[in-house]
Amino acid sequence: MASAQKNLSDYSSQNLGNIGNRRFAIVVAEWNQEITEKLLNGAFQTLTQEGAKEENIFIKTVPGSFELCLGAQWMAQDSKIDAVICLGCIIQGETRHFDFIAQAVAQGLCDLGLKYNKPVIFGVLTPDNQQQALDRAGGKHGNKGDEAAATAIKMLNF
Ligand code: RBF
Repeated sequence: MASAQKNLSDYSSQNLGNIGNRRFAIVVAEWNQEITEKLLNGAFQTLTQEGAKEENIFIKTVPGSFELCLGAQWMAQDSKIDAVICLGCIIQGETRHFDFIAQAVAQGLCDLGLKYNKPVIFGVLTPDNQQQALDRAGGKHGNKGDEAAATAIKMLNF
């Protein structure tokens, strides 16, 4: 089972469900861009491979992960958007910013999903260092961008 390796990217044997004309927003943080662009590529590729039309995928950038909450809210409040996928990478530093940002984003995105009653996906890496981030952005632990997209599709087919 994929989750045994903490790698859900191998979802090919699973039936994610139909996409139809669903519209997806992807909100991606520019901070740690080397990582987040890999997450974005993975999410976009997964959505299109699973049948989403490119014109139904709306990509927006925000400066850092902290801004994902407001960016996601602006997308979620649009009734034409069915799911919002949020991508970021918060690397543990020497300051306590990590804890504040990670906690705020996790809570903020969770609240948004409940408020707008639609999937708001937490595709935010919280690694200790750059290597751990790379391992999860197309490396040995898969690509969490793929998994965020797959999660959105699964939730739409709840
Ligand atoms: N944003 C991230 O997405 N990932 C980070 O690792 C990250 N580290 C930060 C560290 C410090 C000390 C500060 C001040 C900001 C950091 N940010 C990070 C940016 C943050 O998400 C946000 O864009 C800014 O705090 C402005 O609201």
